[in-house]
Amino acid sequence: MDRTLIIIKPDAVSRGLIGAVISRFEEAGGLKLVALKMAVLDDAVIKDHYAHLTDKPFFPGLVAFMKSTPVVLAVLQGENAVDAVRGMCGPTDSKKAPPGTIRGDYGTDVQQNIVHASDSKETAEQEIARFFSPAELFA
Ligand code: IDP
Ligand code: MG
Repeated sequence: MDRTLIIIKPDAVSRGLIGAVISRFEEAGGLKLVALKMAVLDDAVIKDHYAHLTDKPFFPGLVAFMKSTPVVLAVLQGENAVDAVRGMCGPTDSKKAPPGTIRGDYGTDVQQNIVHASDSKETAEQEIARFFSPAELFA
């Protein structure tokens, strides 16, 4: 069993798509929500979370976007959860994401792409620990 972190981003929150996104994951066979909460992310946590992007010209805009509304943070558990969830999200650029993927169906562009999902088991462990205490995770 793997665990992976998702963040339902401000574009989805402001457009009333929280339920739609969670339903996609809940309806996928074998994925279970084991943690869930809302939070407003601050600059420091966004910088940690997107440490691989701090040098990019779009980084200031990404920070402004990610803190523009509360986000929904969740942990999904299931067999091969990291890859399964990334596959359901689709590629980063919503315009290139195929229909049937969450980003393809709901996303706007390369920044406003509805959902974050961890990209490896190691990243998932770090990301889950960044946003959830052990007591907030359910078996
Ligand atoms: P991922 O979310 O598919 O893993 P990353 O390359 O890790 O993609 O980028 C993290 C987030 O940064 C993206 O989901 C998107 O919101 C934003 N982002 C990535 N590339 C660009 C870009 O070229 N312009 C604006 N925002 C971007
Ligand atoms: Mg990424």
